Amino acid sequence: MKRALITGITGQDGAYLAKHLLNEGYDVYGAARRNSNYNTERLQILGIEKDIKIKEFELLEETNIRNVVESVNPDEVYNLGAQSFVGASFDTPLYTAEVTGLGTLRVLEAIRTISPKTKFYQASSSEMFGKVMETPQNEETPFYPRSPYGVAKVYSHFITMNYRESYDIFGCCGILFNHESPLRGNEFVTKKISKAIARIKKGKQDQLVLGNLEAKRDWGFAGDYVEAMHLMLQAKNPDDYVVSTGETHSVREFVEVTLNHAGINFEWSGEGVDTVAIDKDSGKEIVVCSKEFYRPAEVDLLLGDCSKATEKLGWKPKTKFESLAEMMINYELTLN
Ligand code: NAP
Ligand code: G4F
Repeated sequence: MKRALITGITGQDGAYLAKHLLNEGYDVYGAARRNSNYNTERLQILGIEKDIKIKEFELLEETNIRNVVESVNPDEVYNLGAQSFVGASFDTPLYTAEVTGLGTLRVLEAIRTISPKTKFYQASSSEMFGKVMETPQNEETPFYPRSPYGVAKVYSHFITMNYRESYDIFGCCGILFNHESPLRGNEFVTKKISKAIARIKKGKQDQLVLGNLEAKRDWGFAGDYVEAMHLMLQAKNPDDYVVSTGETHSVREFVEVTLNHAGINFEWSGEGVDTVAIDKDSGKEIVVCSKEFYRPAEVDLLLGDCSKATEKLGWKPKTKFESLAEMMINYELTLN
């Protein structure tokens, strides 16, 4: 039985990956921060909480990381732990660099010195492409990050490559484009939209306040993307791969599809930060924009080319944009 250690087990991807690895017959250890309690809500929702062995883990604590790697002695480490919210990284750039950047180095150093045969997956991000140098983006596209988070991820990406080239560590970077699900964190735009629109539909909330509606993302389903993470570590040689759907849609389109699925008749009015969506039945402004949610520097367009992952790993996205938005709003509508 293979042993996997997942950092960030309590996050969206950690939960889906843990479920996938359990289905593949793995012994799964979850590395999690303990506050007063472990945040195991997502593992509970997927019905796998009791199947995961939780290890207390903090990406800022080198000794703690070394102890966890030594005691688990994993065949595979998936490093998903990070301060992953781009917006927050502008307010906490040093903390983000420590956790999302140097945290990766701490894990790699533990592997290099304690268990160098352990395979390592790094959660790289399309946010590294930032102000994109070409479209679509692939593994050869140069990086131009636009946020402290993106810069920290570029550091983690290159330090993983460096440990592969310097010390023969089996390290792979998955350059994943945005991926969403009903388990997405509440602050990310797709979850914020689906949650708020469900609440507006039920009469529990009046308005949804958003930032830049024109940003475009290549949005896929997290459940599909964790399969690619696992496949990377099963390949003969370590390498880096883009994981994406090959479609791009704006935040505005995500709002439109979600309102349509919720059965709300609406029309847009205004431009830029003055844009509003009006409920045609009630005449109320149900979506408005505010500068509060604009970022100091924006990533305007992301569109990935995952042909390398398809050719070398046999991975393809299964869930299209419309189905993803439908899955998310349906989930929210069924909640109380
Ligand atoms: P997420 O839901 O925000 O999960 C992040 C995880 O990291 C949580 O389990 C969190 O624990 C943990 N964490 C945060 N700070 C930590 C620390 N100091 N020490 C230990 N653990 C810490 O993120 P996600 O969407 O699942 O993404 C997983 C990874 O993929 C992240 O590295 C993210 O940057 C990257 N990524 C995500 C996407 C995407 O679209 N989802 C795309 C590309 C790359 P708590 O529960 O205790 O907060
Ligand atoms: O959902 P978001 O916060 O995701 P973002 O910034 O693209 O980052 C996510 O994807 C990355 C992969 O490219 C990951 F690495 C990262 O960890 C994270 O998972 O924002 C998406 C877009 C942005 O352009 C943002 O400006 O939506 C725009 N937006 C407009 N209004 C908003 C809002 N974003 C948020 N979070 N909240 C708003 O009200």
